[in-house]
Amino acid sequence: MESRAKTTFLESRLMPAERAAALLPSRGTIAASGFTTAYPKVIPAAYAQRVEVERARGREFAINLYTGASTGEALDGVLARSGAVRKRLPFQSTPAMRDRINSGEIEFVDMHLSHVATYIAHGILDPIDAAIIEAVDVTPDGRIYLTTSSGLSPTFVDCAREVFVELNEAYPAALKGYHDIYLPEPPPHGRPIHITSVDDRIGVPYVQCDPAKIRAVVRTSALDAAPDFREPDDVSLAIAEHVVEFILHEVAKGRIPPGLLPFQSGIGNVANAVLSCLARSDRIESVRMYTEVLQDSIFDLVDAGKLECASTSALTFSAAGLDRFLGEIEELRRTFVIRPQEISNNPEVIRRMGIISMNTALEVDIYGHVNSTNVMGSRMMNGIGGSGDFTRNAYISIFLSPSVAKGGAISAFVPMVSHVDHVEHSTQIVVSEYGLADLRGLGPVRRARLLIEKCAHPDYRGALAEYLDRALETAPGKHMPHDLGHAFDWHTRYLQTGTMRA
Ligand code: 0RQ
Repeated sequence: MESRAKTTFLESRLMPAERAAALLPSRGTIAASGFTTAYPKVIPAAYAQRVEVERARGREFAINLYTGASTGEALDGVLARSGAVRKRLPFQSTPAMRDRINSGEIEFVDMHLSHVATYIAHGILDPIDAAIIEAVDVTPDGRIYLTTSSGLSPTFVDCAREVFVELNEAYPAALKGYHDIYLPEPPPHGRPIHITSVDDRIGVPYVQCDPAKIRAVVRTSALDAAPDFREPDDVSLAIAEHVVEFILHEVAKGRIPPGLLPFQSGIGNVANAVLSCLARSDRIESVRMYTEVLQDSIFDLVDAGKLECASTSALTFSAAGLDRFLGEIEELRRTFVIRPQEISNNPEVIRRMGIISMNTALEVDIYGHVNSTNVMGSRMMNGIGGSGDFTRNAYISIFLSPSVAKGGAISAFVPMVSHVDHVEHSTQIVVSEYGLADLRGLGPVRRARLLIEKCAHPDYRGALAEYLDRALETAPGKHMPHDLGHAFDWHTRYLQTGTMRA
Protein backbone atom coordinates (compact mmCIF):
# COMPACT_ATOMS: atom_id res chain seq x y z
CA MET A 1 0.00 0.00 0.00
CA GLU A 2 2.73 2.36 1.11
CA SER A 3 4.95 1.41 -1.80
CA ARG A 4 2.04 1.97 -4.25
CA ALA A 5 1.50 5.43 -2.80
CA LYS A 6 5.20 6.09 -3.24
CA THR A 7 5.19 4.90 -6.84
CA THR A 8 2.18 7.07 -7.63
CA PHE A 9 3.73 10.07 -5.91
CA LEU A 10 7.05 9.64 -7.67
CA GLU A 11 5.41 8.96 -11.05
CA SER A 12 3.52 12.21 -10.80
CA ARG A 13 6.68 14.20 -9.98
CA LEU A 14 9.56 12.38 -11.66
CA MET A 15 10.99 14.17 -14.67
CA PRO A 16 14.30 14.71 -16.42
CA ALA A 17 16.50 17.55 -15.19
CA GLU A 18 15.78 19.60 -18.34
CA ARG A 19 12.05 19.63 -17.65
CA ALA A 20 12.58 20.58 -14.01
CA ALA A 21 15.00 23.34 -15.06
CA ALA A 22 12.38 24.72 -17.43
CA LEU A 23 10.05 25.20 -14.44
CA LEU A 24 12.54 27.34 -12.51
CA PRO A 25 12.11 31.12 -12.56
CA SER A 26 14.24 33.39 -14.74
CA ARG A 27 13.97 36.15 -12.13
CA GLY A 28 13.61 35.90 -8.38
CA THR A 29 15.26 33.67 -5.83
CA ILE A 30 16.50 30.13 -6.08
CA ALA A 31 17.69 28.49 -2.86
CA ALA A 32 19.70 25.30 -3.00
CA SER A 33 20.77 22.71 -0.48
CA GLY A 34 24.49 22.56 0.12
CA PHE A 35 26.87 23.24 2.95
CA THR A 36 30.25 22.31 1.44
CA THR A 37 28.51 19.12 0.20
CA ALA A 38 25.02 17.88 -0.74
CA TYR A 39 24.27 20.58 -3.28
CA PRO A 40 22.09 19.79 -6.31
CA LYS A 41 24.06 19.03 -9.45
CA VAL A 42 21.95 18.01 -12.42
CA ILE A 43 19.13 20.57 -12.22
CA PRO A 44 21.63 23.47 -12.00
CA ALA A 45 23.51 22.10 -15.03
CA ALA A 46 20.27 21.85 -17.02
CA TYR A 47 19.25 25.33 -15.85
CA ALA A 48 22.59 26.77 -17.00
CA GLN A 49 22.02 25.23 -20.44
CA ARG A 50 18.55 26.73 -20.57
CA VAL A 51 19.97 30.13 -19.60
CA GLU A 52 22.48 29.93 -22.45
CA VAL A 53 19.82 29.08 -25.05
CA GLU A 54 17.24 31.59 -23.86
CA ARG A 55 19.71 34.42 -23.33
CA ALA A 56 20.82 33.98 -26.93
CA ARG A 57 17.19 34.64 -27.85
CA GLY A 58 17.17 37.81 -25.78
CA ARG A 59 15.57 36.62 -22.54
CA GLU A 60 16.97 38.16 -19.37
CA PHE A 61 17.84 36.12 -16.29
CA ALA A 62 18.49 37.69 -12.90
CA ILE A 63 18.37 35.40 -9.91
CA ASN A 64 19.43 35.53 -6.30
CA LEU A 65 21.16 32.32 -5.24
CA TYR A 66 20.99 31.29 -1.58
CA THR A 67 22.64 28.18 -0.10
CA GLY A 68 23.69 27.05 3.37
CA ALA A 69 27.39 27.67 2.74
CA SER A 70 29.89 26.90 -0.02
CA THR A 71 29.01 24.46 -2.78
CA GLY A 72 30.95 23.16 -5.76
CA GLU A 73 31.56 23.69 -9.42
CA ALA A 74 28.33 21.83 -10.33
CA LEU A 75 26.23 24.53 -8.66
CA ASP A 76 28.19 27.72 -8.04
CA GLY A 77 30.54 27.23 -10.97
CA VAL A 78 27.96 26.55 -13.68
CA LEU A 79 25.48 29.15 -12.44
CA ALA A 80 28.14 31.85 -12.05
CA ARG A 81 29.33 31.23 -15.60
CA SER A 82 25.77 31.17 -16.95
CA GLY A 83 25.46 34.88 -16.19
CA ALA A 84 22.08 34.34 -14.49
CA VAL A 85 23.19 35.11 -10.92
CA ARG A 86 22.79 38.70 -9.73
CA LYS A 87 23.11 38.17 -5.99
CA ARG A 88 24.76 35.39 -3.99
CA LEU A 89 24.75 34.63 -0.26
CA PRO A 90 25.97 33.73 2.35
CA PHE A 91 29.28 31.92 1.55
CA GLN A 92 31.07 30.57 -1.53
CA SER A 93 34.45 29.20 -2.45
CA THR A 94 34.30 28.28 -6.14
CA PRO A 95 36.76 30.15 -8.42
CA ALA A 96 34.13 31.10 -11.04
CA MET A 97 31.79 32.56 -8.41
CA ARG A 98 34.64 34.27 -6.56
CA ASP A 99 35.94 35.88 -9.77
CA ARG A 100 32.55 37.29 -10.71
CA ILE A 101 32.05 38.66 -7.20
CA ASN A 102 35.45 40.30 -7.38
CA SER A 103 34.83 41.71 -10.85
CA GLY A 104 31.69 43.37 -9.49
CA GLU A 105 29.35 41.34 -11.72
CA ILE A 106 27.67 39.49 -8.83
CA GLU A 107 26.59 41.16 -5.60
CA PHE A 108 27.74 39.04 -2.66
CA VAL A 109 26.23 39.33 0.80
CA ASP A 110 28.82 37.93 3.20
CA MET A 111 26.85 36.87 6.27
CA HIS A 112 27.20 35.05 9.56
CA LEU A 113 25.74 31.64 8.74
CA SER A 114 23.54 31.74 11.84
CA HIS A 115 21.81 34.91 10.62
CA VAL A 116 20.55 33.78 7.24
CA ALA A 117 17.45 31.86 8.33
CA THR A 118 16.27 34.81 10.43
CA TYR A 119 16.73 37.18 7.48
CA ILE A 120 14.64 34.86 5.32
CA ALA A 121 11.93 34.19 7.89
CA HIS A 122 11.52 37.91 8.68
CA GLY A 123 11.35 38.96 5.05
CA ILE A 124 14.60 40.93 5.12
CA LEU A 125 15.82 38.92 2.14
CA ASP A 126 13.79 38.38 -1.01
CA PRO A 127 11.37 35.45 -0.67
CA ILE A 128 12.35 32.08 -2.13
CA ASP A 129 10.60 31.11 -5.34
CA ALA A 130 12.15 27.68 -5.71
CA ALA A 131 14.26 25.46 -3.46
CA ILE A 132 16.34 22.68 -5.03
CA ILE A 133 17.18 20.08 -2.42
CA GLU A 134 19.42 17.02 -2.73
CA ALA A 135 17.85 14.06 -0.93
CA VAL A 136 18.37 10.39 -0.38
CA ASP A 137 14.62 9.78 -0.21
CA VAL A 138 11.30 11.59 -0.46
CA THR A 139 7.98 10.14 0.66
CA PRO A 140 4.41 10.79 -0.53
CA ASP A 141 3.65 12.59 2.73
CA GLY A 142 6.47 15.04 2.05
CA ARG A 143 9.30 13.72 4.20
CA ILE A 144 12.58 14.71 2.61
CA TYR A 145 15.63 12.81 3.85
CA LEU A 146 18.77 14.90 3.21
CA THR A 147 22.16 13.59 2.11
CA THR A 148 25.52 14.67 3.61
CA SER A 149 24.68 18.14 4.88
CA SER A 150 21.76 20.00 6.34
CA GLY A 151 22.70 23.69 6.22
CA LEU A 152 19.61 25.77 5.52
CA SER A 153 17.65 23.09 3.66
CA PRO A 154 14.88 22.80 6.30
CA THR A 155 14.35 26.57 6.23
CA PHE A 156 14.47 26.68 2.43
CA VAL A 157 11.87 23.89 2.19
CA ASP A 158 9.69 25.66 4.73
CA CYS A 159 9.85 29.08 3.06
CA ALA A 160 10.02 28.23 -0.66
CA ARG A 161 6.97 28.51 -2.87
CA GLU A 162 8.00 25.35 -4.75
CA VAL A 163 10.42 22.54 -3.98
CA PHE A 164 12.51 20.57 -6.47
CA VAL A 165 14.14 17.38 -5.20
CA GLU A 166 17.30 15.83 -6.63
CA LEU A 167 17.04 12.24 -5.53
CA ASN A 168 20.64 11.09 -5.31
CA GLU A 169 20.91 7.34 -5.69
CA ALA A 170 24.67 7.33 -5.09
CA TYR A 171 23.90 7.44 -1.37
CA PRO A 172 22.50 4.46 0.51
CA ALA A 173 19.22 4.63 2.41
CA ALA A 174 21.35 4.04 5.52
CA LEU A 175 22.08 7.78 5.49
CA LYS A 176 18.61 8.16 6.97
CA GLY A 177 18.88 8.77 10.67
CA TYR A 178 22.02 10.91 10.57
CA HIS A 179 20.06 14.16 10.60
CA ASP A 180 18.42 15.76 13.58
CA ILE A 181 16.10 18.37 12.09
CA TYR A 182 14.88 20.95 14.54
CA LEU A 183 14.46 24.67 13.92
CA PRO A 184 14.57 27.35 16.62
CA GLU A 185 11.27 28.98 17.48
CA PRO A 186 10.79 32.64 16.62
CA PRO A 187 11.21 35.46 19.17
CA PRO A 188 10.08 36.76 21.57
CA HIS A 189 8.82 33.59 23.28
CA GLY A 190 10.84 30.87 21.51
CA ARG A 191 11.75 28.06 23.86
CA PRO A 192 15.40 27.27 24.62
CA ILE A 193 17.13 24.80 22.34
CA HIS A 194 17.41 21.66 24.44
CA ILE A 195 20.89 20.57 23.54
CA THR A 196 23.03 20.16 26.63
CA SER A 197 25.27 17.43 25.29
CA VAL A 198 26.84 17.30 21.83
CA ASP A 199 24.96 14.13 20.88
CA ASP A 200 21.49 15.17 22.08
CA ARG A 201 18.84 14.63 19.44
CA ILE A 202 15.87 16.96 19.70
CA GLY A 203 14.20 16.77 16.29
CA VAL A 204 13.26 14.33 13.54
CA PRO A 205 15.49 12.68 10.91
CA TYR A 206 13.77 14.31 7.91
CA VAL A 207 12.57 17.66 6.62
CA GLN A 208 8.79 17.88 6.50
CA CYS A 209 7.45 19.49 3.34
CA ASP A 210 3.89 20.05 2.19
CA PRO A 211 3.76 17.43 -0.61
CA ALA A 212 1.73 19.83 -2.73
CA LYS A 213 4.80 22.11 -2.91
CA ILE A 214 7.00 19.38 -4.39
CA ARG A 215 6.97 20.27 -8.06
CA ALA A 216 9.58 17.92 -9.44
CA VAL A 217 11.74 14.97 -8.49
CA VAL A 218 14.85 14.32 -10.58
CA ARG A 219 16.94 11.19 -10.19
CA THR A 220 20.72 11.42 -10.20
CA SER A 221 23.79 9.64 -8.95
CA ALA A 222 26.24 12.52 -9.39
CA LEU A 223 28.66 13.01 -6.52
CA ASP A 224 29.96 16.26 -5.07
CA ALA A 225 33.42 17.38 -6.09
CA ALA A 226 35.42 16.00 -3.16
CA PRO A 227 38.06 18.21 -1.58
CA ASP A 228 41.66 17.03 -1.61
CA PHE A 229 43.34 17.25 1.77
CA ARG A 230 47.13 17.56 1.76
CA GLU A 231 49.17 15.54 4.21
CA PRO A 232 49.84 18.05 7.02
CA ASP A 233 53.05 19.99 6.27
CA ASP A 234 55.57 21.10 8.89
CA VAL A 235 53.87 24.47 9.35
CA SER A 236 50.43 22.94 9.99
CA LEU A 237 51.94 20.36 12.33
CA ALA A 238 53.80 23.02 14.32
CA ILE A 239 50.59 25.06 14.65
CA ALA A 240 48.70 21.94 15.72
CA GLU A 241 51.30 21.07 18.36
CA HIS A 242 51.07 24.55 19.92
CA VAL A 243 47.28 24.15 20.12
CA VAL A 244 47.52 20.75 21.81
CA GLU A 245 50.10 22.07 24.32
CA PHE A 246 47.83 25.00 25.08
CA ILE A 247 44.77 22.79 25.64
CA LEU A 248 46.74 20.59 28.05
CA HIS A 249 48.08 23.67 29.84
CA GLU A 250 44.54 24.97 30.31
CA VAL A 251 43.45 21.59 31.69
CA ALA A 252 46.40 21.66 34.13
CA LYS A 253 45.36 25.16 35.23
CA GLY A 254 41.79 23.93 35.80
CA ARG A 255 40.39 26.28 33.16
CA ILE A 256 39.26 23.40 30.94
CA PRO A 257 37.78 20.31 32.62
CA PRO A 258 39.82 17.08 32.28
CA GLY A 259 37.19 15.63 29.93
CA LEU A 260 37.80 18.70 27.72
CA LEU A 261 35.16 20.91 26.09
CA PRO A 262 33.60 20.38 22.67
CA PHE A 263 35.69 21.62 19.74
CA GLN A 264 34.69 23.50 16.63
CA SER A 265 37.13 23.29 13.79
CA GLY A 266 37.09 25.34 10.58
CA ILE A 267 37.81 24.24 7.05
CA GLY A 268 41.15 23.68 5.36
CA ASN A 269 44.41 21.91 5.87
CA VAL A 270 45.53 23.60 9.06
CA ALA A 271 42.25 22.76 10.82
CA ASN A 272 42.57 19.18 9.57
CA ALA A 273 46.11 18.95 11.00
CA VAL A 274 45.01 20.15 14.45
CA LEU A 275 42.43 17.37 14.76
CA SER A 276 44.95 14.78 13.57
CA CYS A 277 47.34 16.04 16.23
CA LEU A 278 44.66 15.78 18.93
CA ALA A 279 44.16 12.18 17.79
CA ARG A 280 47.89 11.40 18.08
CA SER A 281 48.51 13.03 21.43
CA ASP A 282 48.76 10.36 24.13
CA ARG A 283 47.71 12.95 26.69
CA ILE A 284 44.29 13.50 25.10
CA GLU A 285 41.85 10.72 25.84
CA SER A 286 38.60 11.74 24.26
CA VAL A 287 37.22 14.46 22.05
CA ARG A 288 33.74 15.80 21.38
CA MET A 289 33.03 17.99 18.36
CA TYR A 290 30.31 20.62 18.08
CA THR A 291 31.12 22.07 14.72
CA GLU A 292 29.76 22.90 11.28
CA VAL A 293 32.02 20.77 9.05
CA LEU A 294 33.65 17.41 9.63
CA GLN A 295 36.65 16.70 7.43
CA ASP A 296 38.72 13.52 6.97
CA SER A 297 40.69 14.12 10.16
CA ILE A 298 37.63 12.99 12.12
CA PHE A 299 38.65 9.43 11.15
CA ASP A 300 42.00 9.91 12.92
CA LEU A 301 40.00 10.50 16.09
CA VAL A 302 37.76 7.51 15.34
CA ASP A 303 40.80 5.26 14.72
CA ALA A 304 42.48 6.45 17.91
CA GLY A 305 39.30 5.46 19.78
CA LYS A 306 38.99 9.05 21.00
CA LEU A 307 35.89 10.39 19.29
CA GLU A 308 32.98 10.42 21.73
CA CYS A 309 30.55 12.13 19.38
CA ALA A 310 30.49 14.73 16.64
CA SER A 311 27.74 17.21 15.86
CA THR A 312 28.03 19.00 12.53
CA SER A 313 26.06 20.60 9.72
CA ALA A 314 28.04 18.83 7.00
CA LEU A 315 30.27 15.91 6.18
CA THR A 316 33.05 17.24 3.96
CA PHE A 317 35.08 14.23 2.98
CA SER A 318 37.65 13.58 0.29
CA ALA A 319 36.82 10.73 -2.11
CA ALA A 320 38.69 8.30 0.16
CA GLY A 321 36.99 9.75 3.25
CA LEU A 322 33.55 9.33 1.65
CA ASP A 323 34.35 5.69 0.77
CA ARG A 324 35.33 5.06 4.33
CA PHE A 325 32.21 6.78 5.66
CA LEU A 326 29.92 4.79 3.38
CA GLY A 327 31.70 1.58 4.41
CA GLU A 328 31.03 2.28 8.08
CA ILE A 329 27.74 4.09 7.72
CA GLU A 330 25.83 1.88 10.18
CA GLU A 331 28.38 2.10 13.02
CA LEU A 332 29.11 5.82 12.59
CA ARG A 333 25.44 6.75 12.95
CA ARG A 334 25.85 6.37 16.70
CA THR A 335 28.66 8.93 16.73
CA PHE A 336 27.70 11.58 14.13
CA VAL A 337 24.71 13.89 14.08
CA ILE A 338 23.98 16.34 11.25
CA ARG A 339 22.07 19.49 12.25
CA PRO A 340 20.61 22.53 10.48
CA GLN A 341 23.03 25.46 10.62
CA GLU A 342 20.57 27.41 12.77
CA ILE A 343 21.46 24.84 15.45
CA SER A 344 25.08 23.93 14.67
CA ASN A 345 25.98 27.64 14.63
CA ASN A 346 23.55 28.82 17.27
CA PRO A 347 25.28 31.44 19.45
CA GLU A 348 23.32 30.52 22.58
CA VAL A 349 24.16 26.81 22.34
CA ILE A 350 27.81 27.56 21.51
CA ARG A 351 28.18 29.85 24.52
CA ARG A 352 26.37 27.52 26.92
CA MET A 353 28.31 24.42 25.93
CA GLY A 354 31.68 26.19 26.27
CA ILE A 355 33.00 25.47 22.79
CA ILE A 356 36.69 25.78 21.92
CA SER A 357 36.66 27.32 18.44
CA MET A 358 39.52 26.98 15.97
CA ASN A 359 39.40 28.95 12.74
CA THR A 360 41.93 30.10 10.19
CA ALA A 361 42.77 33.75 9.57
CA LEU A 362 44.11 35.40 6.44
CA GLU A 363 45.79 38.11 8.51
CA VAL A 364 45.89 39.28 12.11
CA ASP A 365 46.97 42.71 13.29
CA ILE A 366 49.12 43.55 16.28
CA TYR A 367 46.07 44.16 18.46
CA GLY A 368 44.31 40.93 17.49
CA HIS A 369 41.80 42.07 14.87
CA VAL A 370 41.35 39.32 12.32
CA ASN A 371 40.71 39.41 8.59
CA SER A 372 39.31 36.09 7.35
CA THR A 373 37.77 37.22 4.09
CA ASN A 374 39.20 40.08 2.04
CA VAL A 375 42.67 39.71 0.55
CA MET A 376 44.46 43.06 0.60
CA GLY A 377 41.29 44.61 1.97
CA SER A 378 39.16 44.15 -1.12
CA ARG A 379 39.34 40.79 -2.88
CA MET A 380 36.77 38.38 -1.44
CA MET A 381 38.09 34.93 -0.69
CA ASN A 382 35.19 32.79 0.65
CA GLY A 383 33.30 34.74 3.28
CA ILE A 384 33.07 34.85 7.07
CA GLY A 385 31.05 31.62 7.08
CA GLY A 386 30.53 30.31 10.57
CA SER A 387 33.80 31.64 11.94
CA GLY A 388 32.05 34.62 13.56
CA ASP A 389 29.22 32.56 15.03
CA PHE A 390 31.77 30.43 16.85
CA THR A 391 34.50 32.96 17.61
CA ARG A 392 32.23 35.51 19.22
CA ASN A 393 30.50 32.94 21.43
CA ALA A 394 33.18 30.36 22.17
CA TYR A 395 34.55 29.77 25.66
CA ILE A 396 37.99 29.93 24.07
CA SER A 397 38.41 31.29 20.55
CA ILE A 398 41.56 30.30 18.72
CA PHE A 399 42.81 31.68 15.40
CA LEU A 400 45.33 29.73 13.40
CA SER A 401 47.54 31.13 10.65
CA PRO A 402 50.85 30.33 9.03
CA SER A 403 53.10 33.34 9.77
CA VAL A 404 53.56 34.14 6.07
CA ALA A 405 51.80 33.53 2.76
CA LYS A 406 52.99 33.49 -0.86
CA GLY A 407 56.45 32.19 -0.05
CA GLY A 408 57.09 34.88 2.56
CA ALA A 409 56.05 37.86 0.42
CA ILE A 410 53.06 38.41 2.70
CA SER A 411 53.21 38.58 6.47
CA ALA A 412 50.03 37.28 8.10
CA PHE A 413 50.83 39.57 11.04
CA VAL A 414 50.46 43.21 10.05
CA PRO A 415 50.27 46.62 11.73
CA MET A 416 46.57 47.01 10.88
CA VAL A 417 44.38 44.47 9.11
CA SER A 418 43.09 45.65 5.74
CA HIS A 419 39.59 44.37 6.58
CA VAL A 420 38.07 43.34 9.92
CA ASP A 421 35.91 40.25 10.44
CA HIS A 422 36.66 39.46 14.09
CA VAL A 423 37.43 42.27 16.50
CA GLU A 424 40.08 42.26 19.22
CA HIS A 425 37.33 41.65 21.82
CA SER A 426 36.53 38.25 20.31
CA THR A 427 40.05 37.08 19.50
CA GLN A 428 41.64 35.31 22.43
CA ILE A 429 44.34 32.92 21.25
CA VAL A 430 46.43 33.35 18.11
CA VAL A 431 48.74 30.62 16.83
CA SER A 432 51.32 30.45 14.08
CA GLU A 433 54.03 27.85 13.49
CA TYR A 434 56.34 29.96 15.70
CA GLY A 435 54.19 30.00 18.79
CA LEU A 436 50.96 30.82 20.56
CA ALA A 437 49.88 34.17 21.95
CA ASP A 438 47.31 34.10 24.74
CA LEU A 439 45.80 37.57 24.50
CA ARG A 440 43.20 37.12 27.23
CA GLY A 441 43.27 39.71 29.95
CA LEU A 442 45.94 41.88 28.33
CA GLY A 443 45.71 45.51 27.23
CA PRO A 444 46.39 46.37 23.58
CA VAL A 445 50.08 47.23 23.80
CA ARG A 446 50.93 44.07 25.73
CA ARG A 447 48.86 42.08 23.25
CA ALA A 448 50.86 43.61 20.42
CA ARG A 449 54.24 42.81 22.01
CA LEU A 450 53.17 39.21 22.67
CA LEU A 451 51.77 38.64 19.17
CA ILE A 452 54.93 40.01 17.56
CA GLU A 453 57.19 37.92 19.80
CA LYS A 454 55.26 34.64 19.61
CA CYS A 455 53.57 34.53 16.22
CA ALA A 456 55.19 36.81 13.64
CA HIS A 457 57.76 35.43 11.22
CA PRO A 458 61.31 36.40 12.31
CA ASP A 459 61.76 38.31 9.03
CA TYR A 460 58.90 40.65 9.94
CA ARG A 461 59.24 40.87 13.74
CA GLY A 462 61.65 43.83 13.74
CA ALA A 463 59.51 45.89 11.39
CA LEU A 464 56.37 45.18 13.42
CA ALA A 465 58.12 46.20 16.66
CA GLU A 466 59.37 49.39 14.98
CA TYR A 467 55.85 50.20 13.83
CA LEU A 468 54.53 49.73 17.37
CA ASP A 469 57.29 51.91 18.89
CA ARG A 470 56.69 54.66 16.34
CA ALA A 471 52.94 54.47 16.94
CA LEU A 472 53.53 54.74 20.70
CA GLU A 473 55.63 57.85 20.11
CA THR A 474 53.38 59.61 17.64
CA ALA A 475 49.78 58.55 18.25
CA PRO A 476 47.56 60.97 20.14
CA GLY A 477 46.32 58.08 22.32
CA LYS A 478 48.52 55.44 23.94
CA HIS A 479 45.73 52.92 24.50
CA MET A 480 45.82 51.37 21.04
CA PRO A 481 48.38 53.48 19.24
CA HIS A 482 48.49 53.56 15.46
CA ASP A 483 50.60 55.52 13.03
CA LEU A 484 47.70 56.15 10.66
CA GLY A 485 49.83 57.61 7.89
CA HIS A 486 51.72 54.30 7.63
CA ALA A 487 49.28 51.66 8.94
CA PHE A 488 48.75 50.18 5.47
CA ASP A 489 52.27 50.63 4.10
CA TRP A 490 52.81 46.88 4.08
CA HIS A 491 49.69 46.22 1.99
CA THR A 492 50.35 49.02 -0.47
CA ARG A 493 53.95 47.89 -0.83
CA TYR A 494 52.76 44.37 -1.64
CA LEU A 495 50.28 45.68 -4.22
CA GLN A 496 52.97 47.85 -5.84
CA THR A 497 56.02 45.56 -5.62
CA GLY A 498 54.74 42.03 -4.95
CA THR A 499 56.19 41.84 -1.45
CA MET A 500 55.53 43.34 1.97
CA ARG A 501 59.25 43.35 2.69
CA ALA A 502 60.77 46.82 2.87
O1 0RQ B 1 46.20 30.91 -1.53
O2 0RQ B 1 46.42 28.64 -2.41
O3 0RQ B 1 46.54 30.66 -3.91
O4 0RQ B 1 48.39 30.17 -2.28
O5 0RQ B 1 44.92 32.14 0.94
O6 0RQ B 1 45.23 29.76 2.42
O7 0RQ B 1 46.79 28.66 3.99
O8 0RQ B 1 45.63 27.27 2.18
O9 0RQ B 1 44.41 28.21 4.20
O10 0RQ B 1 42.64 26.84 2.96
O11 0RQ B 1 42.73 27.13 5.48
O12 0RQ B 1 42.06 29.02 3.98
C1 0RQ B 1 41.04 32.09 5.78
C2 0RQ B 1 40.72 31.51 3.39
C3 0RQ B 1 42.16 30.09 4.86
C4 0RQ B 1 39.69 30.02 5.15
C5 0RQ B 1 40.90 30.95 4.80
C6 0RQ B 1 46.21 32.70 0.71
C7 0RQ B 1 47.10 31.48 0.63
C8 0RQ B 1 46.22 30.54 -0.17
C9 0RQ B 1 44.32 29.85 1.38
P1 0RQ B 1 46.95 30.01 -2.63
P2 0RQ B 1 45.58 28.40 3.15
P3 0RQ B 1 42.93 27.68 4.14
C10 0RQ B 1 34.15 27.08 8.98
C11 0RQ B 1 34.82 28.39 9.27
C12 0RQ B 1 36.77 32.04 6.64
C13 0RQ B 1 35.57 31.18 6.92
C14 0RQ B 1 35.75 30.27 8.08
C15 0RQ B 1 38.38 30.79 5.20
C16 0RQ B 1 44.82 30.85 0.34
O13 0RQ B 1 39.92 29.41 6.37
O14 0RQ B 1 37.74 31.01 4.20
O15 0RQ B 1 36.67 30.34 8.85
N1 0RQ B 1 37.99 31.25 6.42
N2 0RQ B 1 34.79 29.38 8.22
O16 0RQ B 1 48.32 31.79 0.00
C17 0RQ B 1 46.79 37.04 0.88
C18 0RQ B 1 47.12 36.79 3.18
C19 0RQ B 1 46.94 35.38 3.01
C20 0RQ B 1 46.67 34.92 1.72
C21 0RQ B 1 46.67 33.23 3.11
N3 0RQ B 1 47.35 37.31 4.38
N4 0RQ B 1 47.04 37.56 2.10
N5 0RQ B 1 46.60 35.74 0.65
N6 0RQ B 1 46.53 33.59 1.83
N7 0RQ B 1 46.93 34.32 3.86
C22 0RQ B 1 33.65 26.70 7.63
C23 0RQ B 1 32.45 27.41 7.12
O17 0RQ B 1 32.17 28.48 7.48
C24 0RQ B 1 31.59 26.73 6.13
